[in-house]
Amino acid sequence: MAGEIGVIVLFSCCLAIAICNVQQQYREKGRSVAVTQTSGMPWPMPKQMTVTTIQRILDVGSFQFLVSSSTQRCDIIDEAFVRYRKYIFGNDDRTLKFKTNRKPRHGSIDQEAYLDTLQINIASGCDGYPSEESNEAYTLMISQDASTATINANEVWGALRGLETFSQLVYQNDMGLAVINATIINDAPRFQHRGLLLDTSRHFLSLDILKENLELMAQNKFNVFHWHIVDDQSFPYESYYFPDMSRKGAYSVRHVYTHSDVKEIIEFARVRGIRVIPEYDSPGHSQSWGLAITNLLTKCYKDGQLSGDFGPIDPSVNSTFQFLQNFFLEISQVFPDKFIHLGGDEVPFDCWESNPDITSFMTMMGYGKNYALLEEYYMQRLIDIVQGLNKGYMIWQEVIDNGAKVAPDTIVHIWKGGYQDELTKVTKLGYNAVLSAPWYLNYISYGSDWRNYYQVEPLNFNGTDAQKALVIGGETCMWGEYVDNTNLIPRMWPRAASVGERLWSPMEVNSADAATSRLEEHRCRLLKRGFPVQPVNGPGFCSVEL
Ligand code: CP6
Repeated sequence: MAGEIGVIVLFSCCLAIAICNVQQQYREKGRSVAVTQTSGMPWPMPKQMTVTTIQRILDVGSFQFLVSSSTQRCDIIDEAFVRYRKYIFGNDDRTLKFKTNRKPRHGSIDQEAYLDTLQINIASGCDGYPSEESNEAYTLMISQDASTATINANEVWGALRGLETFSQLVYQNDMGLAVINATIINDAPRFQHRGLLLDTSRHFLSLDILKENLELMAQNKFNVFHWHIVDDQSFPYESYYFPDMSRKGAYSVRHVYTHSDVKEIIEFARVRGIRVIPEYDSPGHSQSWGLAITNLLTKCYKDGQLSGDFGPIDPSVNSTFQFLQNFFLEISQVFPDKFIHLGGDEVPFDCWESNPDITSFMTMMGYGKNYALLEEYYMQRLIDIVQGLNKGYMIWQEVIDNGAKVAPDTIVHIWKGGYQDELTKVTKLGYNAVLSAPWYLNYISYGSDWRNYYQVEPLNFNGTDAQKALVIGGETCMWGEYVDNTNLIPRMWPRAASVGERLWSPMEVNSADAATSRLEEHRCRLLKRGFPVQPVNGPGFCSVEL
């Protein structure tokens, strides 16, 4: 095939000679050298990709997107076409500045150089809510001798991922034209659960920022928004059954997610193939709940007297579980996802220890001084409630560390140091595992820290194949103590992109050196699309700056 510089199959490090040159230069000079932009390389790397040097031009005026599926309408894809037309061709002066590439009239030899259409074929229907069983696989074909490119997917979720990839392959050539190289891609995620945690309790995050982050998640092929919505410091969730919880527990009336706000976020995420898993962390981390629900939290004692402080939720009284039954009934109806995160982390025992009513309850239950058993009792009753509501659930690792036995299909969320041993332990017990420990983006430091996140291999722990199959994915976390609307997006992106590639791409795509120039291009692309994403590779520039 004339013009083809080589078949690039599977994640080979050097995707084009030009990229190798750039990296060479970067390494050799060993000082502040701008990493120049590559062109049209996708992030995260697809499972299989063959790229040629044959370019086809996209005409801003006549390029069309088409979709066919087994359902009559395909609103999700129609909406996506509007977004991706903007990302491909630009929508204002600050972002893309492609010349309007007028396609020549019939009869011109240049006619053949154009790509006129992207046709998306979806085998099944186009509606529904993404789930832990969604199929996100797709193939993408941009042929050197056809004016129509094709995406084939079994489900609409794969079509969305393919559309993102297609949009990333388009770049501006030397003449300022929007071009795409003839390419064949066969892609599917390595891990099903590719999540990102935001904490809206320590600082409130506006709907606009939450949506901006969801949009960036979609552009990095994340599919789970773990919404750590409430915690000790504030309760911004507006409850239907217990409206006092946000009235008394939110920072102010303006720091609240109303019923319609929550619906809006769930819908915004859904049409991007992103699930929303809410976390209502208890029995610890729930101080703000107690402002509205009396007798929910344990009253702490000091020297035999009530101290006025409160501890974790009180498992010794029945009213606690009546409340939880009603509260989680609501949560199970508001959030369509199969899973709810029940927390269970960092439960302090000192307040429980100080309280005489808890002590007599412990005696009655035969727990002695073992407060881990009280925690297990609480979690088990909460889990029974949530199972009765026909939901699955995730919990933080401490629940298992403290020896609690929970239902076999529990997802255990690993966040502490020593995570490799923890993965061995949790999967040996037969639980599903989600890994977060190495991906705490709230930790910041000087330098290219994305390389450390990138080089983590989630399955690098002692265990059988069956154990490794229980690792369903990971989540990157941005805890909110030092993050609000002013800095969330640049602090998160593109650092989170390195976790996105680790969770999506094949295990062998693991060289941070090989990824550097591609991440640099990706960061510039996000910037060009209008997102304030920070530099991560030291000195350099983007062709379009924010
Ligand atoms: N809040 C809750 C937190 C953290 C956890 N749970 C946390 C712990 C350590 C660090 C960052 C966050 N702020 N509810 C642990 C899962 Cl470094």
